[in-house]
Amino acid sequence: MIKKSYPFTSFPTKKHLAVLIDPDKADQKVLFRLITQIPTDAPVIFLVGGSLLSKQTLDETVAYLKEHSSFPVFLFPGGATQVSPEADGIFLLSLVSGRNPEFLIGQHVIAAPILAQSELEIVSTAYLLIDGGNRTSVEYMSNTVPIPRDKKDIAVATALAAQMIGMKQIYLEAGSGAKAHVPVEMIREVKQHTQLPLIVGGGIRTATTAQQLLEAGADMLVVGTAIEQNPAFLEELLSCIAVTPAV
Ligand code: 1GP
Repeated sequence: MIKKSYPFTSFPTKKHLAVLIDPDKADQKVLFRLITQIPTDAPVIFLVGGSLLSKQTLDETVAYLKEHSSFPVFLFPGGATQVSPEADGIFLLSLVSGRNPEFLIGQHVIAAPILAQSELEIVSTAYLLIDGGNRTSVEYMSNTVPIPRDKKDIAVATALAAQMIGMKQIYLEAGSGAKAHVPVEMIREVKQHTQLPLIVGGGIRTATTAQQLLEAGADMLVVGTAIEQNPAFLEELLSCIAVTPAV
């Protein structure tokens, strides 16, 4: 299987869409429909994983995506058990908005020996959970407190600290199925004060929102739930990505 590189290894020159695949929900029929819907030259990656996986279908899902599409497939792990060597790489998420050592470093120690033996591209990711207006799985499972929506200064300081530590990208996460996406103003501030690729996800349901978040400075949007519920939304998202310059 040919390994694909992460598009943001050097600084992003193009906005990207990450389609989040929950292996518990996406069977081969769903995956096939998704893959065939995306033009082969679209700036898309697949992210595979979730806070809690109940079926043992991670490897199968990754293998199917690798075999039937040419888009990079990256792991988006809820914990150390979600490592699949067939993927192209992994977002090594450190939940820097929280104070739970298990998700800052503990799970990473457990996974590191396995990752070292794999050919996965490791992308060190500062993961910031922002209050999305409801309690999401990531908040509950990680046992951490999200950054309040009106605390832009805390989000900026946290992102800056992660950049200084040496992390390679920043991910502002409202949580899958969040009522409210990450506030536009918070994205703008974090983008202004940091020099890393900026990923934004959680609760993105309309093209208008997607456009606003891209214009505020998101380099990559992550969308799962809204595409699961309405596959046609994918085309709208791709149009937004296509018309927004990277700057
Ligand atoms: C979750 O940000 C992603 O980690 C996607 O969220 O499912 O709400 O699109 P949604």
